[in-house]
Amino acid sequence: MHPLDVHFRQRLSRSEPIAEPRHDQLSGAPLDLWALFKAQATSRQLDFAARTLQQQGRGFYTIGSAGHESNAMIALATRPTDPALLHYRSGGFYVARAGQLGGTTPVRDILQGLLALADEPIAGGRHKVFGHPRLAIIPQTSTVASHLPRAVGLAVALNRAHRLGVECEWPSDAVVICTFGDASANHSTAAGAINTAIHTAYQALPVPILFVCEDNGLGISVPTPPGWIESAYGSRPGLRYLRADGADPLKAWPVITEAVDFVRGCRRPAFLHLDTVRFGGHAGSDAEISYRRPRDIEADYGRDPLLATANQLRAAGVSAAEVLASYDQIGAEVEAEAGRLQDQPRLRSAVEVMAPLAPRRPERVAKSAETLGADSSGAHRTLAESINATLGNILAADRRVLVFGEDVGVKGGVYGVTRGLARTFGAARVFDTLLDEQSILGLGLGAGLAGLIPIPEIQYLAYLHNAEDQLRGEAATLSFFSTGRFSNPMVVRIAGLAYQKGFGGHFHNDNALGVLRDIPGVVVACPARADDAAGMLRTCVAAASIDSSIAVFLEPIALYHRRDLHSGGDGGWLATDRGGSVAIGSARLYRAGADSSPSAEALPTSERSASSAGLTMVTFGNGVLMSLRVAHRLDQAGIAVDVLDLRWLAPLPVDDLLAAARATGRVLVVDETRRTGGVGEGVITALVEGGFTGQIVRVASRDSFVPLGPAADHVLLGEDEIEKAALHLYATETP
Ligand SMILES: Cc1ncc(C[n+]2csc(CCOP(=O)(O)OP(=O)(O)O)c2C)c(N)n1
Repeated sequence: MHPLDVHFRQRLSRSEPIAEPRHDQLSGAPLDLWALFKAQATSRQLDFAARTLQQQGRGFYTIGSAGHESNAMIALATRPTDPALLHYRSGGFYVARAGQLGGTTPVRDILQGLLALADEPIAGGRHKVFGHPRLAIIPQTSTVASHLPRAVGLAVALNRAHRLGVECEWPSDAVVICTFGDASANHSTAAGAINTAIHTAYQALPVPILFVCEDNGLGISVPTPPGWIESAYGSRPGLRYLRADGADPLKAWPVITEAVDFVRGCRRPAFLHLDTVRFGGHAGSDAEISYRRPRDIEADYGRDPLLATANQLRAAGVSAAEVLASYDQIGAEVEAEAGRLQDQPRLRSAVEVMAPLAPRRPERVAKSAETLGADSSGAHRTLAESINATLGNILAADRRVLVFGEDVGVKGGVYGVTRGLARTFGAARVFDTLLDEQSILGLGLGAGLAGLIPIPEIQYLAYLHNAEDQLRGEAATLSFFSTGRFSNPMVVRIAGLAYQKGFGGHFHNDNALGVLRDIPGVVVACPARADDAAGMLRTCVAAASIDSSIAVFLEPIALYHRRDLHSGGDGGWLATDRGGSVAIGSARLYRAGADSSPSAEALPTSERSASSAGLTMVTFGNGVLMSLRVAHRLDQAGIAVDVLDLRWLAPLPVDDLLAAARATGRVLVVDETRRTGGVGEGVITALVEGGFTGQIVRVASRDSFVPLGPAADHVLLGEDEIEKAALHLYATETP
């Protein structure tokens, strides 16, 4: 028997009924002590079961909620339609909320999670999380504090969605609940998100969020300095701070309900500091005796929230035997349920595991893209103008779409790409955010959950990195860890890549994409020309709408305002919007001779016949421009070259790539990203794995950061190098 179990039984049988105060003497909404006790006891018994299951070699997770079960009161004080993003010790909350609805099976749910069973209702055996669509509990990752930007984003987006008349899963008076630990409160992600909530509320915008810090005084083995949480968050203007002791339910309850009522009524953020204890160490194998004094561990037993509720039941006239009978009955039910789950299946194949990753319905996406408008003026546009016009058409066509980021509003973006949109569509739909990339993506995460289609902008690729987990760990995983029951569609526009003349240095010319290409399910689009940009952007937005896709739309800055292709005034880099969409994973082929001329239109890549060209350049982004220019020169020298613009860097257009490669038998990979970890590595792997037996040569940028001024040319791939490599490759025999 677990020592905590022993302690509870002994203390309960020894305790005298408490004389005062009694719960029925409280003012305000009454606390249902039995509901609280049952939720807490269920959570406690599940923690015991988790350990037993692991000892039996059946279970996989033992991080528990024991000592934190007072969080069940937060569920009882809120509604099952209030979206909740929970700490991993919020088991009491989960059970209590399930108890508010009929037909729920919290014991089964949690056991299925512990056992990694395929029928588990949220992650389907992919992770042990607290989540359920019916309970409005959105599952979280194990990265502490990473859910706070999403929670704040959801609180902000809730009102925006209702104001815009967008169908939203959560009611207009909902409160977002976000629980986390005391050590997690120090994470810069938490600090940033709380700051964003206050910053937003400061501007009189609604931010109905209740932050709940479940303070057990420890982060694994490291004590939180006594008084720190109150010192850090107790007197922040714009953040209502309330403190409740989880070991004193009668006193905690009115504080909790006051916090909830405040957020619901005032639509402003509040910080509820809930004092808890942690029983049984951090998780599974953690022996806290190695870093805590025995008397401190012992002292926590006196602050057991379950015992505290039991004592209040006693004060209300319930006998110790009755309380114990309920506790034992719950234990027996947990044990019986665990027995029933004995032979339940786990995920059986990679296909099953990956099913919720990135569902794609290209026909429906193409149809939806048709509804997003197009520029029928026939105007020849630059890349920047085309993106601007396309965003305008999309905003006009779909009221769910929001465009936001640093300087995207009145200024219209650093490069003018969003110019005029705020004026046309208003600040509710096109707006400046505060300067925090985690919060920008967090708003995207919340807005997607609220039924909107967010198009956040990251001002420069290099500045994605300090917020990257919001894309990688949060956005990309939600559908995976909720079996598609929750999703956060979005199109993240990022200005990036190098070759800006006379500006920038590394951070404005970042040419590394490795960090984006390996995120399962995330689409990476990189348009080089105005016509592609229009179709690809519509595709990404349509995919977000239809398949809840997450796309990164990488815009080559150096091509934004480019007009000419070969010579000054030729206008060869301008293009008109051809309407429609560009299927994800489809490349664009510029056939030798015909297409390297300024006015040429692209041929469909479906044209897979042998080419008259001597080689195929495979490229993307700035590489398309450079390759077409080199191809033009080679053409004049009698060497015909096909140029394949990959357009989609994840997933790569492998079929088109192989077809274009086979057509000439010689491939020159023209990769402006770094030699190590660059896009070219993926291209060559796809060629080799696809059975291509011809010649392959790669030119790429150096494994360096990009220096300021003309020194950049020493490390960035240039046309001379491409031309030299092409000539060399052309001279080699094909096998
Ligand atoms: C970003 C991140 N860093 C480190 C960890 C490893 N880790 C897991 S829990 C934890 C301590 C969290 O403490 P606290 O927030 O107080 O929650 P508690 O476990 O005490 O309830 C740490 C460091 C993590 N999960 N995420």
